[in-house]
Amino acid sequence: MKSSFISIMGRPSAGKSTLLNKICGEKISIIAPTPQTTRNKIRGILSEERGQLIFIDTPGFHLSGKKLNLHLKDVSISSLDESDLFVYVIDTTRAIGTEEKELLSIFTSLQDKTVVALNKCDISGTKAGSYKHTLKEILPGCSTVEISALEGTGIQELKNVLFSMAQEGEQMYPDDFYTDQLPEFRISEIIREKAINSVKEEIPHSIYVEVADLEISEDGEKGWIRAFILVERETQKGIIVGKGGTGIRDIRKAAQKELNHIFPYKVYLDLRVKVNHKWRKKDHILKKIIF
Ligand SMILES: Nc1nc2c(ncn2[C@@H]2O[C@H](COP(=O)(O)OP(=O)(O)OP(=O)(O)O)[C@@H](O)[C@H]2O)c(=O)[nH]1
Ligand SMILES: [Mg+2]
Repeated sequence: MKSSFISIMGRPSAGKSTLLNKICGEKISIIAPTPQTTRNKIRGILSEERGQLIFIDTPGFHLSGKKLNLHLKDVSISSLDESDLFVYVIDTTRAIGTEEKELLSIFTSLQDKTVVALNKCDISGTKAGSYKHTLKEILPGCSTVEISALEGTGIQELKNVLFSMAQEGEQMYPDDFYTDQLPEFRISEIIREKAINSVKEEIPHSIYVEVADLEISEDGEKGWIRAFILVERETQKGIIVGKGGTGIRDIRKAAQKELNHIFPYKVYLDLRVKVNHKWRKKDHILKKIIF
């Protein structure tokens, strides 16, 4: 049996979380068009007859001096020591830039453990050709697969390459286990996804979610969740709440619908918005939400 830990790394918005979900065939990690969506290491488990691959989705590798971004970079870098193999995801619609150069240099010493996934190949006019040329020069020892994480192209080939590279080992999780996220964390992520996708510009970065209560009825049929969306300013609260409360109503509905798919009990979600001024500068908050 094959068994390996595989980190999915790359720049913000490269499509890492979309890829994790596509590989595992489940919605595990949240997705948004804005960068810096993933803030933690999120495990997704793929079990097949040939073995089990444990994927670790990571925050986008981003060079910035801001406190939140430094925490995210630490999380991303820490996965380098915790993995047997790597999928290095490149967004082929974007030019190379400083962050990609840094990533290319990180993976030069990990070539025998790394597969490069040239992502977004469903889009026409990408820079995939130019990346292939660069990869031949800088990472000649890496396998390269062209994929569309969105549409699923190349995913089977990527899985095959990873299984062929994976080591022999014991199965780590039961067959039907596809993530090890705790319910409270999963709930907060789903709410955050719906909230992020309802706003623009700086606001997605100013959001975090706290689950205050999760109570399940004795017969396991009903689950009451009380949660808060936290933002940095009153004006942002107003935008999330929306005219006549329509914004928060839509977020609540979308989150509740998805939670009902995931959990075996009927979910009753009570969702409110609060302000925690400049939380992105507060170490104790960053420590609580980024780990
Ligand atoms: N067209 C196209 N869009 C994609 C593809 N993969 C991801 N996307 C889009 O790219 C955006 C970012 O996707 P994510 O999966 O959240 O990217 P990420 O790398 O996890 O981003 P961070 O967590 O912020 O680092 C979303 O709007 C996705 O729908 C792809 O193969 N093709
Ligand atoms: Mg992500």
